[in-house]
Amino acid sequence: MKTSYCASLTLLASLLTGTAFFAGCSDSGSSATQASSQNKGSAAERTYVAPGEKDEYYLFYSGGHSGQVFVAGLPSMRHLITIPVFAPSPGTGYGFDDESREMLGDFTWGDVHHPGLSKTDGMYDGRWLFVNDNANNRVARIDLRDFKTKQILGPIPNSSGNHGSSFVTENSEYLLVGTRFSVPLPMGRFAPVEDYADEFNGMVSGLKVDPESGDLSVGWQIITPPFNWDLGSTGKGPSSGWAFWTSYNTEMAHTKLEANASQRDRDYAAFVNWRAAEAAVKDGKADMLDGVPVIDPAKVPGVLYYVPIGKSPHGIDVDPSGRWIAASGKLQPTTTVFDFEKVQAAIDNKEFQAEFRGVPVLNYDVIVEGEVPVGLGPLHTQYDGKGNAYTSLYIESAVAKWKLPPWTDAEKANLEFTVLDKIGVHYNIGHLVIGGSDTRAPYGDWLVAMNKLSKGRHLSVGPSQPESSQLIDITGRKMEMVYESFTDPEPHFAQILKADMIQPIEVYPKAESNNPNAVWSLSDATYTREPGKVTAKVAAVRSQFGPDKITAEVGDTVVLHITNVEQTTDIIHGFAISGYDLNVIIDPGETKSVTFKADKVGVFPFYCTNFCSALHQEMQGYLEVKPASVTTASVD
Ligand code: RUQ
Ligand code: CUA
Repeated sequence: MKTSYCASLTLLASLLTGTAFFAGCSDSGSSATQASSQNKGSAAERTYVAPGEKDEYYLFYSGGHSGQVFVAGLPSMRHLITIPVFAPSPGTGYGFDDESREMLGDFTWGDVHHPGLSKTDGMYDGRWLFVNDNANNRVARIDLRDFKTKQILGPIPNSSGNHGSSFVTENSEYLLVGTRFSVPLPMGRFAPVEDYADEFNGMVSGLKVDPESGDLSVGWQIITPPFNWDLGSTGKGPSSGWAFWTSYNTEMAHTKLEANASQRDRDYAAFVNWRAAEAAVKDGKADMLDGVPVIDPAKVPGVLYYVPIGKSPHGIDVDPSGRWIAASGKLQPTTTVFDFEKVQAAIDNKEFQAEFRGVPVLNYDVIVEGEVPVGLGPLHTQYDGKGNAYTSLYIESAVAKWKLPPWTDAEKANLEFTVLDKIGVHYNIGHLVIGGSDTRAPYGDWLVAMNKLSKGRHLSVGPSQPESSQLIDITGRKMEMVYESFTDPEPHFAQILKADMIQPIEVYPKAESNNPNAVWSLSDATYTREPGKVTAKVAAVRSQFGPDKITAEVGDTVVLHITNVEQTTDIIHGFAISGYDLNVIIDPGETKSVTFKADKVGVFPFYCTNFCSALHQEMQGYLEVKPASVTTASVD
């Protein structure tokens, strides 16, 4: 049965696209997976960015369990930089200086899934990129002025498994977060896993974004049954003020989820009126739990509704108009389209089919617009702003292009007519991204397929295979594959931003420096020792450090404030101490501090790690650590 379905899909897709089609069910590595030669020239032209020229778009990939964010250019797909977020990075010195070390706290990694760009009036405003950490319940803010991580918030209270974020509201009022896992609350309380359904809870959180600084703080939370909240998105237009999450475990299974969380034909999605939640908190309708106002949705009607979605759904995506919401069930070959206007009417008319723990379940039949037969294993949907939707098909290893409502009567009678095109990807796609899909006006020209498996479509690199991303031109009636690239593990989702939206700085202007420990010339560099502590204000300038000898006694705390005095693009200095496991990187005009214990006697060379000048190799000095002198009482 499976084979014949795949075979017929293959045939159908071949007919539709006029090209060879590679479903996940075939494991083809044949030459037919290469672009046909007549397409190669035109594809190369569309993706070629000549030396000295620049890409039109930024592609911000989540780095998955690398804990980082990858930045590439589009359409070249060239990797530009990796922005360290949740894990140290010696290449940028992140996680070595005092400030970034404090942000990371005791964690050494994170699991970044969903980057979200800040928005104003439902459009990207180029200010910040937010990312989630599925592993340790955190979110982070990257400033697009300098592409640096400025804040890590978390662990978020009362939460376990921050997979369902970062979803940014229309005017960046909130980052909305749903928990993947559920645990007994308050955190740290024990209850046996067997009591999962009664003792465990999930949470939806509104993290407030300061409109000036972008600073994140925990605003409020809504306590939920232990449903395993999955992907989400935020509303706009008619659905303004709302947010949506799927869940894959309405069964509330706590063991063998693969089977036990796949029992029901439909799981409940959460439709959250976040403006109502905000108002309820203001009206004192929340109870404090671990310092956060927590709303019980059974006691505050109107903040939460459940919506049945088949079957074990994953992605849920709001279209640019804000009216259509597409949700895909991993275990059924359709994407369900809801009409938010009907959702609103159903709420007004109390068209509920059931209630779960005091929360109404909306009547599926009155809010659904249709179930579009997109194909096998549908996950996520993106929009081109021209009335089309694109759904990733994990099992089929393909992207389906289909037409959004309003549909003609003929289309309504047979929704297969709304499926316009299908293209094979290699292999097993997870997310896909179209620039601006979550805004009012998508760019609608490129689609990037983020595939989970690359299966040797590259020079062999041994068993640790890279991830594959494929670039698809969606400007024509038919989708066209034009390029592919490979990355470290592992992009989940991405955001695309038009490059001319932002003008990042390339040096930190000296005039803006308000660091009291900055020194701007070798003659201002200082070095002092009091008992137990050495403090140095170090100037780094092509091609020397001042001072270039720092003397401590064993046991001293050493505090170095290092200023890169350069005001020239790309003149970056490093400061590494041999044998002290330490490498600080200082960008032009930046001052970084590092504190460590001089716990080994000896002479330890320090040197600049970033090639900065013809005499870069000469940019070095010595840390002398003397044995303790008998007279120094305070050495500990
Ligand atoms: S998930 S492959 Cu972590 Cu975004 Cu859908
Ligand atoms: Cu400074 Cu190399």
